[in-house]
Amino acid sequence: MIYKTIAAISTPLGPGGIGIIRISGPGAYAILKRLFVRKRHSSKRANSDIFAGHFSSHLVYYGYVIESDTRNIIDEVLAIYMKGPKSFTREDVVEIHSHSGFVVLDRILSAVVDAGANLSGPGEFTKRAFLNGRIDITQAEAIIDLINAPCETAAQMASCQVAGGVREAVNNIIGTVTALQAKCEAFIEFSEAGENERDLFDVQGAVRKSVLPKLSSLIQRQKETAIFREGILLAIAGAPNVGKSSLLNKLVERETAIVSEFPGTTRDVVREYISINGVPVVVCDTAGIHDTKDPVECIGIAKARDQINRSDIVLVVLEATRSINRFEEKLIAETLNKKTTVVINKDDIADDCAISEIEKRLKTIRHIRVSAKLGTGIAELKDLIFKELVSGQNIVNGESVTPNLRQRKILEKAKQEIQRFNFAVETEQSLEFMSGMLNNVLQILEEISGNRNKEDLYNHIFDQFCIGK
Ligand SMILES: Nc1nc2c(ncn2[C@@H]2O[C@H](COP(=O)(O)OP(=O)(O)OP(=O)(O)O)[C@@H](O)[C@H]2O)c(=O)[nH]1
Ligand SMILES: [Mg+2]
Repeated sequence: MIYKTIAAISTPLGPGGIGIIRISGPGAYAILKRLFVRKRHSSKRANSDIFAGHFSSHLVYYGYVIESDTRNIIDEVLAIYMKGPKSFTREDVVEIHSHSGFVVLDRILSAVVDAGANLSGPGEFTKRAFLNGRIDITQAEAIIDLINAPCETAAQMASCQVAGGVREAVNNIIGTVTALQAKCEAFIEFSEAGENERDLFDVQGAVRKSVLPKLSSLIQRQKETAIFREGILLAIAGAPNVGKSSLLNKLVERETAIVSEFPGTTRDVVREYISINGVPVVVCDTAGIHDTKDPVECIGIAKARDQINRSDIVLVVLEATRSINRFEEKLIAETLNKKTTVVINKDDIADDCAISEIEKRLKTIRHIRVSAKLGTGIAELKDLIFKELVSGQNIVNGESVTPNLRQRKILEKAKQEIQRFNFAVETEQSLEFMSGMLNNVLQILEEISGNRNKEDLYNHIFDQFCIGK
């Protein structure tokens, strides 16, 4: 299919070494010829001693981008022409590598639009790659995941999917179900009367042995890897002055939050990002919770409570030098439905007697002793957080097949249909009915790679991209 020519800035805006403007579509080559001149020798204006000439595919050309009307040079650039179908979109693609900076990139993009291109929408380049058959929908989704990957493990998982990991795994299941459905059809056509029952149990056995476990393991994998893609929120909560901000600084290994000996220092929620064994964690320091009439502190405490409610994990910080107060007891009780760890801080200045008193009160509630000042116990705390996050799960490696949430929902639907199929076999439904059910399974599974025309689905997926991708 022929589409209009689109263009966009494909690199993040802001000062930087290199910015890329990408053009895709039937007019890309003509635009390059119009706006690019090869460098012969230095000149303020592009004139006869520099010329456009012919561009071979997949070669890098050094020269200038010019304004087509004034012939003024906009920037010194590298330009690459990639003749379709050997390009990301399978169309003719031009990339102009200029200096990065909003003004220069914007001037080049304007010149490209004046020369006949249309501004691209979010994800339009990837959508074309999909519509032109270069990638399937699972790979397009993996490209979004790769762009948005919050940590190395998530990026590794996404790049495995860009290479077609999920598609291959699902195609494998589709192949098995197709063969079983064909078997059903053959039984319908050719079986002797009375043989149906045995034939059906053969098919059911194959479904149980090879289809169900594969579906289940893909579903399970999505569940296990969700935290690596989406990350988790961790709130540090507690009374004023117990060392919450000091703990945040030690966890993120930077002096991010203000620490002072004055209670009530932190008011706003301070958020920092860390990776704990590959799991992206947003660590949130909060205001100290206590009884106060100070209106600003009250706002801070309300924000702290909101953050605690929204977090997956809460670290309730106590001070080792004194016993637990009623606010702290209440806070621990309120957060027990979360993955809570009590952190007994200021271990360096407390005596063992005071600490064992606190530990006695905590009973079986998970706790750990640290000194946010000296950094002792911090590595053990990170280990504890990680164990809590992945408890009961297999440790993932980024190179195996990991479906995303949309794909998991489809796999679950297919699994339900298979379970209905099993039930139908047991209740002795007809072979035609069974074959129809297997056909339903195939239709459901084909939604994963987008083989069925689902305009809404495509728009939803490509809308998640940034412009220029
Ligand atoms: N000795 C010792 N002092 C600590 C430790 N952690 C924090 N402190 C001190 O305790 C005081 C309060 O620390 P912060 O980290 O600001 O405490 P906070 O809980 O964030 O306090 P608010 O923001 O006011 O609620 C500071 O003087 C810190 O230097 C520790 O492990 N040992
Ligand atoms: Mg603080």
